[in-house]
Amino acid sequence: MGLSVTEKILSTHIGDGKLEKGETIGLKIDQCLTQDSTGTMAWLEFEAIGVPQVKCEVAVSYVDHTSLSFKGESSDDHLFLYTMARKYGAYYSKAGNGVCHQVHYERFAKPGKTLLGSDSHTPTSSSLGMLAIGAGGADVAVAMGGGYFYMKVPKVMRIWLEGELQPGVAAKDVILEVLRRIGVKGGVGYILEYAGPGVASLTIPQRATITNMGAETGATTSVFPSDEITREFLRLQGRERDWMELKADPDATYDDELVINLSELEPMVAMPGSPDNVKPISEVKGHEINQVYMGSCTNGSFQDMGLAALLLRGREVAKDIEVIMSPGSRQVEELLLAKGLTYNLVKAGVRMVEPGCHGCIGMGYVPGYGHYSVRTVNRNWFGRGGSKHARLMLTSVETAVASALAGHLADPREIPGIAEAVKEIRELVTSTNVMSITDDSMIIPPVPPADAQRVEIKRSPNIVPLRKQVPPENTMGGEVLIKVGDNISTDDILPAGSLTQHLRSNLPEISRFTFYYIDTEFAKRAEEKGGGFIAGGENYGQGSSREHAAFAPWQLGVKAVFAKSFARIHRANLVNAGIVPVMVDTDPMEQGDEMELDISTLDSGKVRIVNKTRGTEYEGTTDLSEREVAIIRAGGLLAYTKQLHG
Ligand code: MIC
Ligand code: SF4
Repeated sequence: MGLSVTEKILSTHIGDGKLEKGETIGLKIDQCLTQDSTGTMAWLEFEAIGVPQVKCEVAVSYVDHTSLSFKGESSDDHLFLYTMARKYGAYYSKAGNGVCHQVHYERFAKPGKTLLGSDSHTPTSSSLGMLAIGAGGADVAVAMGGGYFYMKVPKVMRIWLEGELQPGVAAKDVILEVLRRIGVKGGVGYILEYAGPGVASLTIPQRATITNMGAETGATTSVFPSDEITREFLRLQGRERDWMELKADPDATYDDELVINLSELEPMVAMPGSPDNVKPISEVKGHEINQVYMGSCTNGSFQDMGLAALLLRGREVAKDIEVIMSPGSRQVEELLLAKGLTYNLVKAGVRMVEPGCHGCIGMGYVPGYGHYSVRTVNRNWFGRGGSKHARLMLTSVETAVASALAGHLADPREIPGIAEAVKEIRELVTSTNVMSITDDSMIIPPVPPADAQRVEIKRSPNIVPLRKQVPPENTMGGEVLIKVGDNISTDDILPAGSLTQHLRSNLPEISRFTFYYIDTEFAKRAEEKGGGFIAGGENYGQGSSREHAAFAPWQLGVKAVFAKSFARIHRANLVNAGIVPVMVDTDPMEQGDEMELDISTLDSGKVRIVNKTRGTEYEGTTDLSEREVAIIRAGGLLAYTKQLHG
């Protein structure tokens, strides 16, 4: 029987277990990626494991989330990460070099390989036909140390693309259409594999937009085949030797299928609140806006930023809004400069910012109370972007430019000259003399292991080692400290932005912000009560890979989370933190209920919960693999890994 792209990569990387649906497998990891906001923890964890050098083929430590160093602590983090990279054999991408995912697919991604990254948008690199998966820092630390990455064999959903995008309709609209159809939970347990005649019409940056935001469906990753377009992209990056062809066999079988006719799509907008709150532009055009923000790992490529510059040539953005652009990488920034395109942008009234994450996670450019911001980013929950009162709308760069010009949400198909501009940028991205601008001067290569011995790790007092993980008792008692609804994101559990970003290496301090936007008293209450339980709804912990959303509650003494279902990465992070993820109907529980959880039967997949306040009992499901049970019993992944290595 023929194999899909997914199966081909999985079968060449299986290290432990059987490649059968639903089985847990250990996957060999070729490349690892960390970034500054999850990376300090990941590297502290790597250090705790005690391996002398990184063992995977390539490990890259990026600085992008805190690159503007609003607080000195972030500069401390950067120096720590730099010295760790030198000591342990990783590449280090300096602040200003760009967003990890954009830089990674430009400079490191390789067809046929696996990549594990401590950021949920790691799948961006799957645009080149690799399996790039987002995970928590502890899992990445283990993979950097040469350990396998454990996951359940996912189902594969084929997304069959037909036709061709019309001018003004973008790759972003493809993924918004996927989100409109399957929602923010529709990809859970799946890898989304793209195929069909429409694939050949999409460039690598367009594919990268699609695989990037596949993360918002909850999918493990999304993958494109590696074809001639991939080869040409790698050639222009000076890396043709990294290419190999990788296509699904014609008789490959899939668990599910979605068909999208690219020719029939129209521009879309994810309206405030959730990435799947998608409406066609025809329904929402004319809506008021206050800000336009272009960039991020979703739409920060030269194809996107350059197109914006071509569309804004000789035009001016509307007077009553602000327009910001942050290119995805320095390569993109240099290309804009080299082609004279930055001038168009600045002249049109766009505020140019250095490459980085910035506004996407509320590190600057935070919209005001009730303000509407049109953004080319991938997330728009309330609280994302630095304020729970802001209203974020997700669009393509084309729709962002149309709206910037009009001063309200507008249809990009109506911009005069759009077809010519789309054609011009496509020619530019595929022309050798433009795209051959590569510049790795801000990527510091690893030092030879012999010299690495002498590197001294620089640690500021803000870099606080994790407290010891200890095995749990079989009977756990405590109150339901908070009860929340469905689709609670990691941004709800632990907000990002300038509020907390400098505290990513300081768990005791950052834990004070747990559930901050939902209930400012949560941390205090948890501490006073000596810990307890959290009750959630469906898809608890969707979104980012930040382990802090699990480790901060752990720091406050949370022992288990009761929820109807969990998002993949967060569930794994809870286990790694030694918190038991229990699936149970939480409707009958209320905040303040006194609970008792018995985990002596963890191996059976069932646990007993007693609600002492209501005098009732519930049976919870844990669905943990044997290894996960052992991790919980050890007190968390670090304690477990230490046990394994004596
Ligand atoms: C995000 O987009 O939410 C982040 C910030 O990049 C996170 C990682 C983090 O919390 O640092 C992610 O996507 O994993
Ligand atoms: Fe950075 Fe935003 Fe991408 Fe996260 S989603 S990596 S914050 S640009």
